[in-house]
Amino acid sequence: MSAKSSGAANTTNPTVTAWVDEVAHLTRPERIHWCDGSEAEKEALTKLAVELGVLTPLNQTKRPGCYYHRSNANDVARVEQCTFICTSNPEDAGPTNNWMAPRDMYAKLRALCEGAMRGRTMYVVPYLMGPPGSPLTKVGVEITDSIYVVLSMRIMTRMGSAAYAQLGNSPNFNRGLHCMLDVHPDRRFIAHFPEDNAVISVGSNYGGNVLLGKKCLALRIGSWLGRKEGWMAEHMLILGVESPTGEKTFVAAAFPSACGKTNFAMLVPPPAFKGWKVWTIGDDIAWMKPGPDGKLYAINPEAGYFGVAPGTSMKSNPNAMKSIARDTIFTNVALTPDGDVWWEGHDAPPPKECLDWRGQKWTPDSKEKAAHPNSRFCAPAANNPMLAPEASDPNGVPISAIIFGARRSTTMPLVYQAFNWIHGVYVGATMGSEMTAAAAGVLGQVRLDPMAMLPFCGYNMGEYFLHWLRMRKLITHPPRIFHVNWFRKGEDGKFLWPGFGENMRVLKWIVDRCRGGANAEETPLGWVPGPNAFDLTGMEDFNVDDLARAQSFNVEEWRNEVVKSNELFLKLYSHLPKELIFQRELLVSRF
Ligand code: GTP
Ligand code: SPV
Ligand code: MN
Repeated sequence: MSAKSSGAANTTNPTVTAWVDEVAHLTRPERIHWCDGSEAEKEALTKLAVELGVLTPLNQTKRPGCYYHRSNANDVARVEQCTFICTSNPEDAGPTNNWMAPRDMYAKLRALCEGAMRGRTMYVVPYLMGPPGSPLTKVGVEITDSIYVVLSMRIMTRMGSAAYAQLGNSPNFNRGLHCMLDVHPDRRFIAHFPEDNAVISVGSNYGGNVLLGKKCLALRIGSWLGRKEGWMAEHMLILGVESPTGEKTFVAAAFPSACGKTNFAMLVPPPAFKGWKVWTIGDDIAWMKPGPDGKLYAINPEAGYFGVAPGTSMKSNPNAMKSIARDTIFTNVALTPDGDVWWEGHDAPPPKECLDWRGQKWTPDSKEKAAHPNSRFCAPAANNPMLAPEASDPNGVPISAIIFGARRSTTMPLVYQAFNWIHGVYVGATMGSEMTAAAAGVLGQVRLDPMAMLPFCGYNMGEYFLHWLRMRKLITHPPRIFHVNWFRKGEDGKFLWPGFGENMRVLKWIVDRCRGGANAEETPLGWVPGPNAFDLTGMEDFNVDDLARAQSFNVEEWRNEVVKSNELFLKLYSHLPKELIFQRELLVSRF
């Protein structure tokens, strides 16, 4: 190997060093930098990223430690059509994933990566997903030629020497290789090899495609490992609700991309909820495993937030605004003349003039948006004033409720509770949501997105439902399961429910249900809040009639819903657990 080495965390783990040699032999970098995660390293790499023009410093008085990044205009979101699950047997990937035989994909990607790092630096990024010492925590090593990825991984994961300390001499880590190539969509692949615990991502530099600990390891490979090892990897936020008397209830919630997880995880209760607090554990991913007491325990494997910028304001999400006040990397937002950031839905009025996410002059008269709808902030979780102390507990937190939520302008009521776990699995499995800018696709179209995991399940979706049903046998105190929809609209096209902080009212009902309080009424869908179960004190322009509208149930709309879910059931038929078909029949007969 002829490349020069730098960095302090050169490991002696033989599997890591052999693999790094192999990748260097293939990609031919000029230098290899072994990341140690130190502050000094961060400073040096940040300085270099600025020199290279990858990062632009923001106004350091207004936003200390904050930097701006603009991506290639054709590289702004996850690309599901370029995302592959490569298993020996195509049935293991299932009909909802793109599949290619591992041998063919390895050959294709090796050809693309050959000599791809010539004249460049190859970074070796060791990281932990999960708190150090947790039985759920996993080690990953990402090799990348993107300094933006290194600096983002340092925020999003526990990056550096701690990972080698946990790994020791074990060969048991996720191998992630990322080569930017020319960042061209024609040469873009995000390929997962679950049988080898490996990921190769080429041709992109966008978060979800290249921060390999996140969607690739924590969800696609994680779900595969979870099935094998008896735990669950889910696209869920985790929060803790603290009552005025100090009782804490932990909740996990799965909403599809750009459907409100970060906002819900950082919820600030309205003034009427005096003494109530909501603590954040995680905003995107939950790893959950039954504990010795038969409850389901969850950890957040991440250490930062890669959140949607547009719509984030002191009004909608003050804790996110505080989280991004320092040490944050912003991507594809608008850049103001005073070196600050702006986006649609920001508290500040539109700047008279700024540079849009493409770097072009923008004024309030411009037709295009100043910030890309999927522009993101990447901020350390430690900045969040409501970060739960339990977030770094290696044992995780006991989950009392699982909430499924979707973006639906019709049909779905504000909230209902499933009758039991199996019914809850049916509710999650038949979830449909309107598509958002977080992935390339047709915006607004309703697509079935079971458990918000359609783009993230690393194996056959039918088997995934079976895994959910089997987990019930390992959990003696199962969480209660709920469905929510903050996005229902009236005939005037306006949201029927104000959302954001007001979601506390729904959350409180859910917590009360888990604790055996709060009255409920049985409906064909499940349990719904009974009269006066919902506290509307302090709500402006919202009364019981509005609530009834947000909760209303329409049989015709629901018949269509069942027809739509049949599409997915047919697709998955050979692996679909019969329990779900029985649940569908029960639902139809209740109508
Ligand atoms: P990913 O990071 O892609 O997984 O997204 P997420 O699920 O964390 O979504 P996020 O909280 O970032 O919200 C996405 C968009 O939904 C933002 O534009 C929010 O302003 C909007 N949103 C979030 N919560 C609510 C709500 O309660 N009501 C309404 N109307 N909009 C909301
Ligand atoms: C999502 O799309 O669900 C995200 C953002 O959380 S990404 O990291 O791009 O996956
Ligand atoms: Mn997400």
